[in-house]
Amino acid sequence: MPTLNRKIDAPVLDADPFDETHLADPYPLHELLREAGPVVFLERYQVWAMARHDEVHASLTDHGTFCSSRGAGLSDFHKEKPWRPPSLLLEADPPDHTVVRTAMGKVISPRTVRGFRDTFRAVAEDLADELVARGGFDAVTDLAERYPLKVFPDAVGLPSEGRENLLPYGALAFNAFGPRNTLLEDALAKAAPVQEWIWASCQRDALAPDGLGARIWEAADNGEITHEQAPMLVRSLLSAGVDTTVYGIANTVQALAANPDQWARLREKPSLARFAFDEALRYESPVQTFFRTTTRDVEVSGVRIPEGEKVLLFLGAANRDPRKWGPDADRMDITRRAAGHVAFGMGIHQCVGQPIARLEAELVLTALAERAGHLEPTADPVPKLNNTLKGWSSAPVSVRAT
Ligand code: OVM
Repeated sequence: MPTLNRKIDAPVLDADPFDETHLADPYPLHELLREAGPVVFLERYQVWAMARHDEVHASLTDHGTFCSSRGAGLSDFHKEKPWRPPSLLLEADPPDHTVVRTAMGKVISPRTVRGFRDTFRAVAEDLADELVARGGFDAVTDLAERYPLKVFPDAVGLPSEGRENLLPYGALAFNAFGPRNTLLEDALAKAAPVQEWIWASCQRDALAPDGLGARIWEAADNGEITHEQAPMLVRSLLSAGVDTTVYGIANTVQALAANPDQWARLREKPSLARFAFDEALRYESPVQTFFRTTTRDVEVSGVRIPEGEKVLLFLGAANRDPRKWGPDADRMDITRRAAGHVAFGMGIHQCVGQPIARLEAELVLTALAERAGHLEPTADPVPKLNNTLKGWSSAPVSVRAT
């Protein structure tokens, strides 16, 4: 380990952010990290970390210094072979990144996403009708895992057979940003058939002719990207587009049920749905962390970080930093101005799929708010452990029609 002769002018901490206690409830550690200093050093993984909003935001927007091409996880692609060929979007820097990002931005254009609205709304309304009539449901398994898993794969144009592979693949991809702990080892042990189905589903002949997947292949026909890049970009949709929205919707509904005053506000004014989602993303960010790698010696808030170092950015902690959000940072308030949160990232890598995520959340929350009077937890939610994602495996609620 290169600790010898290393001069570290930052607090050195022995906490493991990827242990089960911190993954289940990261907030006490977040406060400790923010209070320890603007930059800290995590002894166990020999990485630097930032948990305050200012420094996280500044690092995300300085992609020249904090690069992505050496991986957005703990593993440094200069030193270790990646578990899969690197993403052309997430794990790339300019100028390579710019070309594919531009093409992907055109595929997920405002016009395309507007075209999804009517079908997405119909599915949301049918599901909300069913769940409210039932009188109670699980916000994770009955709502958040059902809605995106219907509308998003349809929008991509995936075959209906094998869709059960999508959630395990996402769980694997997000665990793979962390250390090789049991979460990652267990996910890798089951990975082969899942990866095979995913890759087959990225090929042109597997995709419906009118979906997002087909539009990516058309971008290759048009010369915007190459035909070798096309299936890799479909893979990005399948990696980043499923678990994130499942966690995001589940976290939002769970947080609203647990905060009856906030649920009452949304019910009175369902048009607040998009604001409620943004605040929920701030309050309980589905993607908690990403890494970057330094491309040069850099000084951050008085701390010198050498070249070639991994830096762990705590998005979820930045989103609750009282320096940015005030003394009520830990409170959910759907009327707060949550803009400026980094739950979708910031800078050139900011989530390219966010219009789709926002549309899904808006429609499912609106449908629920228009139909459900009271919404309350009937038991404590059960944490779902993942090296990157924060959420629940179960969140039972009771519901009554308005
Ligand atoms: C990708 C990707 C992008 C964002 C998140 C992510 C698994 C993956 O391009 O594959 O998480």
